[in-house]
Amino acid sequence: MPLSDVLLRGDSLRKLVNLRNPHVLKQVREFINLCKPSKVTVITDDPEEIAYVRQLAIDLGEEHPLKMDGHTIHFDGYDDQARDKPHTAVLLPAGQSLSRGIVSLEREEGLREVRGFLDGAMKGKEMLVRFFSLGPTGSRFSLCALQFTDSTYVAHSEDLLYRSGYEEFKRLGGGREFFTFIHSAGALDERNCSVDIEKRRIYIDFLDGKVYSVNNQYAGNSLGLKKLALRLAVYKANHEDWLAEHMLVMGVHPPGKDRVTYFTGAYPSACGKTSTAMIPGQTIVGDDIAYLRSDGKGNARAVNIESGIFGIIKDVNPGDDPLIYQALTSPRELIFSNVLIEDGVPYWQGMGRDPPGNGVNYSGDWWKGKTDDSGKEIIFSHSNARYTMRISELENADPKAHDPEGVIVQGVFYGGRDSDTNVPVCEAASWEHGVYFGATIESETTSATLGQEGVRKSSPMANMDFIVVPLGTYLENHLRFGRKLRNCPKVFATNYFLKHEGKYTNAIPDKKIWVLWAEGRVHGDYDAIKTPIGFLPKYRDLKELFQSVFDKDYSLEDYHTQFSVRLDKYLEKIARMEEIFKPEPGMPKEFWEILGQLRAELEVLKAETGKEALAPEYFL
Ligand code: SPV
Ligand code: MN
Repeated sequence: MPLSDVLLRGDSLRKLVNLRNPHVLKQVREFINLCKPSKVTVITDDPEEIAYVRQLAIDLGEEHPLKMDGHTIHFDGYDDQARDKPHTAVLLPAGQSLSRGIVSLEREEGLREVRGFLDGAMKGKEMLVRFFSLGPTGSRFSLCALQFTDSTYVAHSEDLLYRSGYEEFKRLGGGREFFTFIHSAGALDERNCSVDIEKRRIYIDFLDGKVYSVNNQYAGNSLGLKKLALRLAVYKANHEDWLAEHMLVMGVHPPGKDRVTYFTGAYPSACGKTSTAMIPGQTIVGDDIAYLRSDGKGNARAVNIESGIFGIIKDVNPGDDPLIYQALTSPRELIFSNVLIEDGVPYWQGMGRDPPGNGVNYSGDWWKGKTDDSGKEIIFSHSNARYTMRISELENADPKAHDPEGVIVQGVFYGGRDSDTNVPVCEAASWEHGVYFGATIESETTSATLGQEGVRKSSPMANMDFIVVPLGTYLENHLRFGRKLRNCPKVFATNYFLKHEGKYTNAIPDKKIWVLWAEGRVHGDYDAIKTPIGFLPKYRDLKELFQSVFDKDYSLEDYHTQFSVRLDKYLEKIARMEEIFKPEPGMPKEFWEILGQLRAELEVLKAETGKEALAPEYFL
């Protein structure tokens, strides 16, 4: 008798049968027989069943309760602290290829390998079968997601980060329109961390709407609904007519004006995405992944496909991120990962408090000065340590966060991490120019991806890792999307990381000013200076904003340091972009037209003035 017949009985079988979906039942059987768990539990939307998962995470020691009510700590293995790009591959039919940087594998070969690793991977463990909705329930934006995992941490995280979707599956009417995620943490050590890291694999089979993930725990690799689902959604969106983006969604509330304006924003990892969504005085819809569709009435609408935050905890402190800090230091259901724990209290880098000299962290028992096998000092809390919580727990949660119609998007931010080129905020001259802004995002690398830190990387729409269609196809889809809209959002490039003489030229909270200026531009409250790189703010408007919002004097000198158009640096960037995008087949002609025009204008200015940079007033 197949194992699925032995394990799938009683309550769990009844729940599956009630879905009246032969595809679900078939897949549950298939993956039980492949992964060979000792027990299978099917979880519906029932809060008691969801509470069972939360308790199981503690009973099995995958999470440990902390002093504060509702808080737990989870550790990923020492070498499992970020997305594993080299071992994340798109399975392609023979002969097909994708854009730069996307690892791909011949499909049959990849399936054989990963199914081999999953064979028997759940022996002695409990398989959880979960149903989620990617997006608000009852919404035309949303997609159904089926998750198999033997990690209670993964299942618990998904309860914080996504909407439960058992009832949504019933609405499929027996159809096959859902994504499937199969995950096993594989063999565990005494701390419940995955041990077979060299056999860590994350394989995306978009032809079949499935992702296989094995021998890992870090959420970016293991939680099917996060970046793994984003890849499947990017594929689907680009074969339809919508956008699946690595974007925040927020409501911007200008002080003293009775209105809210919704923005989306794409920023590569660790470039200020969550902290933009959490700017005091604004409301958050989502901080990581959005689906955008046209509403047929000329508007772009967006939903957050998540309902929680998996945020970088480093540098969250009462001064820079007061709302998040408050949430992290008060009772609520919250998972910390890879921070230092001492006496049931979490400590992280940049929290504004000195850490103790010892405790427990992602390396096990930790003491100041501890080194790893290669002699490298182990920092007390990992630079990519995270927190996981529900957005609804936050006082700044937007009232439309779960609206099945989404919110009308009137502005889009594209932000990078750039120490010497882009101004802090700049408005695109057109939707096409905005697509160019997004395509040319660059970011100096951080610890959220494995590999060297501090290298300048091109990251189109901050989505490059997930663009599982040719880049040209993806950018064309963006161009088409905006052209169809009557109320096309305005697009802004932001840069919070500009440096001058080795120091950041802006304080962290300054991003609020750029966001409020952009919001004002959407409503025609400010005029702006037209330059080759886009529209720049006028000094008097920024001065007024700094004064009214922060009671701070914004000097003309600061304005010049920040907003001068760096001719040489922009020309260098254009040369880098040309080099990077030249080998891409099928790039939209608009991209090359905008790049060519920008270069020509900057070269003329350079020849005319002989200057390295020009103050914004030059263009008045
Ligand atoms: C990011 O790094 O962009 C994240 C976290 O949102 S991860 O789940 O690792 O993708
Ligand atoms: Mn992200």
